[in-house]
Amino acid sequence: MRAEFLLSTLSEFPSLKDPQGRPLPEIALAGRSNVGKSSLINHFLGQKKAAKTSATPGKTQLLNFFLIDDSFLLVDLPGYGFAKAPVESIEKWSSAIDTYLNNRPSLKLILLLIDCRREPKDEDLSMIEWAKTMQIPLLIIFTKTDKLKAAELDLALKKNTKRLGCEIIPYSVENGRTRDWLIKRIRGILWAK
Ligand SMILES: Nc1nc2c(ncn2[C@@H]2O[C@H](COP(=O)(O)OP(=O)(O)OP(=O)(O)O)[C@@H](O)[C@H]2O)c(=O)[nH]1
Ligand SMILES: [Mg+2]
Repeated sequence: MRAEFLLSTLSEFPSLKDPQGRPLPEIALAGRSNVGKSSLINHFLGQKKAAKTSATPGKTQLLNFFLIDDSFLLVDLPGYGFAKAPVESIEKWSSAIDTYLNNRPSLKLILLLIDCRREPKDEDLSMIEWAKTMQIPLLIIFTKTDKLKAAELDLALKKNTKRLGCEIIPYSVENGRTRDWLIKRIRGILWAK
């Protein structure tokens, strides 16, 4: 997959069109800080440093736009629930994310990342509700699955699929076993007839 970094911004969202003049479809990655959004983007794209990652939460502080294969956009959103950031920063990101989510007709899919070892938090549940209300497809990705034993992961997947009422795709950047599955699902949703 060929990725081109477009820009980091809080307010100037790019508008790219296909040869027929239609806006390119867009996928947003959302989730709590440190859940692995930027790592997943890098792994997914096969590029180590497309998106900046960090062991310290709060690394991604702007919306980062990537153009993939000249056919869709991928947006790395700043993580929510990062308590240590200054209040003004948190307000700035949250309002940028709100503006983005509520003014983006080209947004065709949300990937909501949740650490497979943690319970989904209120912000995660709000995102799921919001996507339902807006009728935007949402896939949940359980990240860092290499940190759980197979049986534990199975249990977490079963329990949460039922509870959240959404499809959950497990993912680990350590083994990448489900990368092709994720690509297939994304293509199916973006170009559904
Ligand atoms: N073991 C393991 N560690 C992971 C995985 N994915 C991410 N990590 C680690 O989790 C930490 C946070 O990853 P990031 O990708 O920076 O997280 P983020 O969600 O972009 O964080 P913010 O930008 O703060 O919102 C880093 O130390 C990563 O190396 C995974 O699949 N397995
Ligand atoms: Mg990040």
